[in-house]
Amino acid sequence: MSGKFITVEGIEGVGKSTNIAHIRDLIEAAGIDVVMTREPGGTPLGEAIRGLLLDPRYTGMSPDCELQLMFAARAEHLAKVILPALAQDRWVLCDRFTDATYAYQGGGRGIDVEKIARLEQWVQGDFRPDLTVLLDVPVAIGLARAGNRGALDRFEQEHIGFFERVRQAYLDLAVRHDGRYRVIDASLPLARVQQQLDEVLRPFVHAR
Ligand code: Z5A
Repeated sequence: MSGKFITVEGIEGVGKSTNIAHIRDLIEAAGIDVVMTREPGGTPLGEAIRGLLLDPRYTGMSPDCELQLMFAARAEHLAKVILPALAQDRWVLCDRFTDATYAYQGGGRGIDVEKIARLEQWVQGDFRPDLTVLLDVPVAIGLARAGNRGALDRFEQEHIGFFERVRQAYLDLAVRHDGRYRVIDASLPLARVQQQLDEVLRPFVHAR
C-alpha cells in the first residue's frame, strides 16, 4: 500500500469543510490522485448509518450504541473505499476518522478509551492515518460559526461543556501522537489558516 491517508479533525464549525477543499487542491497541484471522503459516511451504507447518528429523533441514544455505529460505518468505509483507494496508489483525504471517536465518544460521552482502543484494533488492525490535521478553535468561536446554519443535528444540540471536553480530548491526542498530528490555529482569518495548511502540507506532499 503506497498511497497516503490524511485525516482532518476538529470541533463543530471549526472550518473542516471549508479547508478540506483547499487541502485537496494542494495535493492535486502536486499531480497526486486524491479521494475525498468523510466519516461517519463515505459509502451508501455508511451514509445511512450517519443518518441514524445525526437524527435528533434519537437524542438520548446510548453511548455504546453510538460508539458501535461509528465503527460499523468505519468498517464498511475501510473495506469499500479507503483501503482499495490506497492499494491503487491514490491518496485518501478524510473529513474525520477514529480520532473523532476518541474525542467525541471518549472525551465527550466519557466512554473508557480502552474500550475504544479495542474496537479500533478489531476494525483497523494497525492501520492509522499518515497525517492528521487538527483545526483548533476555542469552542465559543466554533459554535458561533456553526450557529449561522439551519436546523441542528443530534450532536449540534449538545451543550458547551460537551464541546469543551471534545476539544480537550483532541488537544491531548495531538500531544500523544505528535508525530502524525499538525495543529492549526483555525481561529484566524481564512487566508491565515490556509497559509498554515500550506506550510504543513507542502513538505508532506513533496516528500512522497
Ligand atoms: N462524530 C463522532 O461523534 N464520532 C466519530 O467517530 C465521527 C464523527 C467520525 C458529524 O460530523 C458529527 O459526527 C460530528 C461529530 C460526530 N458532530 N459534531 N459536532 P461532521 O464533520 O459532518 O459535522 P461538523 O463537525 O458539524 O462539521 P461541519 O458542519 O461540516 O463543520 P465544519 O466543516 O467544521 O465547518 P465549515 O462548514 O467549514 O465552517 C463553518 C462556518 O465557518 C462556515 O460559514 C465557514 O464559512 C466559516 N468559516 C470557516 N473558516 C473560517 C475562518 N477561518 N474565519 C471565519 N469563518 C470561517
